Amino acid sequence: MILYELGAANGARYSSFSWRTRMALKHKGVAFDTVPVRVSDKAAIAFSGQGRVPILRDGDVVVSDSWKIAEHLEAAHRGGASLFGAAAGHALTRLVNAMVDRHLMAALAPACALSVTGIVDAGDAAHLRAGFEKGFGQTLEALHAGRAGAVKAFRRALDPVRAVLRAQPYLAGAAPAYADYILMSPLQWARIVDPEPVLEADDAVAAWFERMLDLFDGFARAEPARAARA
Ligand SMILES: N[C@@H](CCC(=O)N[C@@H](CS)C(=O)NCC(=O)O)C(=O)O
Repeated sequence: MILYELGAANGARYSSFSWRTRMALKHKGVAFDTVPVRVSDKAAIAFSGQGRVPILRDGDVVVSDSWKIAEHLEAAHRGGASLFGAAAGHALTRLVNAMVDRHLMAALAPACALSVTGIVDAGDAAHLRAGFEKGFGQTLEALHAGRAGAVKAFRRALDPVRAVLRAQPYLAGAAPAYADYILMSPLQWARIVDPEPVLEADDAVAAWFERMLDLFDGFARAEPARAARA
C-alpha cells in the first residue's frame, strides 16, 4: 500500500486531502508507505492518469481522489473498522465531504495561502501562488492582509460542528470515523503550514482537534506544527 502525497521543502507532509487518507489507513489498521511528491511535478504522478494527490496504490489498483480512496478502503479491506458505518452513514459522510470541501476549505484557504508558499521550494511556490491567485482573484499578499477576517469567517462556518460536538465527542458519534477525518484535514493543513493558530484555544472544535491528534498513538501530532518548525 503506497500513498503518494505532497512533500514540502521543509519535509512537511502538508496535503490536506492526504491527511484524510492517512487517518483512514490507520483506522483500517492497514500498513502503508508514503511517497512525497512536489505539487508542480506532474510527471511523478502521471501513472495515475490525473494531476492531483492523494493517490493510493493498493497492489495493482491505483485510486486517486480522497473520497474514492476511502470508498476503496471500505470495500477492499472489510476486516478493519468501518469508515462510514452502515449505508446511511456512507451516504451522509458524502455530505460532510462536500460541505468541508466547498465551505470550510474555501473559507480557510485564503487565511493560510501565503504561509504555504513559505514551506515549499521556489517552483512549487510559484505553482501554488498561481493557483490561489487565479482561484481567489487576488494576490497572496492581498489575501494575507485579509487574514483576520478570513479566520473569523472560518470560525463562524464551524458553528454547526460546535453544535454537534456539544452532543457527542465525535462527528461520527461515540468514536471517530471518516467524517471526523474529513473535518480534521483542513485543521491539520493549517497546523502544518501556518505559524498562527486558526482556532481559539477554548473552542470546543480545538478540543476535538486535540483528541484527533491523539488518535493512533499521536499519529497526526507526530507531524510537526509549523509553529514548532519555525
Ligand atoms: N478532490 C480531490 C482533491 C485533491 C487535491 O486538490 N489535492 C491537491 C493537494 S491537497 C493537489 O494535488 N493539487 C495539485 C495542484 O495544485 O496542482 C481529493 O479529494 O483528493
